Amino acid sequence: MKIDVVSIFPEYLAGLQLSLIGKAVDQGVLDLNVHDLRDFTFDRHNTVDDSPYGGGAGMVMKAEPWALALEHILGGGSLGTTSVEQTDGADTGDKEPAAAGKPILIVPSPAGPVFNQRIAEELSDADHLVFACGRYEGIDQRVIDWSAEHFDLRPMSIGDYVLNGGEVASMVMIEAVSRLIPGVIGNPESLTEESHEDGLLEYPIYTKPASWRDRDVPEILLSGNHGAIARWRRDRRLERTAEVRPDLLAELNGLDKHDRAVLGRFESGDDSVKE
Ligand code: 6GU
Repeated sequence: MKIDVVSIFPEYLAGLQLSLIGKAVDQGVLDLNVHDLRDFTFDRHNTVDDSPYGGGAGMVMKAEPWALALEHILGGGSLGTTSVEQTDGADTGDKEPAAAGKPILIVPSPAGPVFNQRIAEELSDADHLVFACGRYEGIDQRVIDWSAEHFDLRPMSIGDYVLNGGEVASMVMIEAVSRLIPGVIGNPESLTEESHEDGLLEYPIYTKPASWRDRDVPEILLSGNHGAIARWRRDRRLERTAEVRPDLLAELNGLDKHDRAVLGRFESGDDSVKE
């Protein structure tokens, strides 16, 4: 997968060099490039913002640098690019970008629909993602509208709070998406029993020692009875979800009688649980 990020703070994205994402970049599984928006300005001060028409607080990002940066990415060039890690020409696979549809342009914004695991899964199938990290009050709407002609445009929020810019939000989304790409996570099985994977939060986990400061690991986990352990874990997931995130219960499918009995203990979740 190819990922381009445009930002006035490309250094922000340096964290993506670390850990599993960085390794995927090294191995050529991910082709990640960060572009400095100021490289697409031509005045002495590399101006990227100006005051809003109609008045109001703050500044607005100018259309032209964004258009040039995005056109540059569409052209597949490398001006203003910091390869997060050199890919030393590694082959990223046999997908032809030309055969794919429009690249997906994600514009992080608190005004977008909220990103979640379903969207991460959907995006992990894409050939090319582009993240446009706005700052200040946002980007001139005309270049957003223009971009929809060339990209599959996806404004996206990461939650109901306000950040100073799209960089951290982009990193959140890049991490959530890339770890779903085959080859990025060493043990793909660890993807299947996670919170949000099937709509339930994950069960509590323990490691040695079996007794720690007078606290014992639940007996059943030491029993070697795999069926009983699986049931216990599912019960804990149901309980935890009902307690902490009752809003998730409404979305659940495929609950059996036992599941519903466990959830029955939580009055708040009761009404919303489907067959
Ligand atoms: Cl994606 N961007 C900004 N600036 N603030 C946010 C956000 C995104 N998601 C939640 N708050």
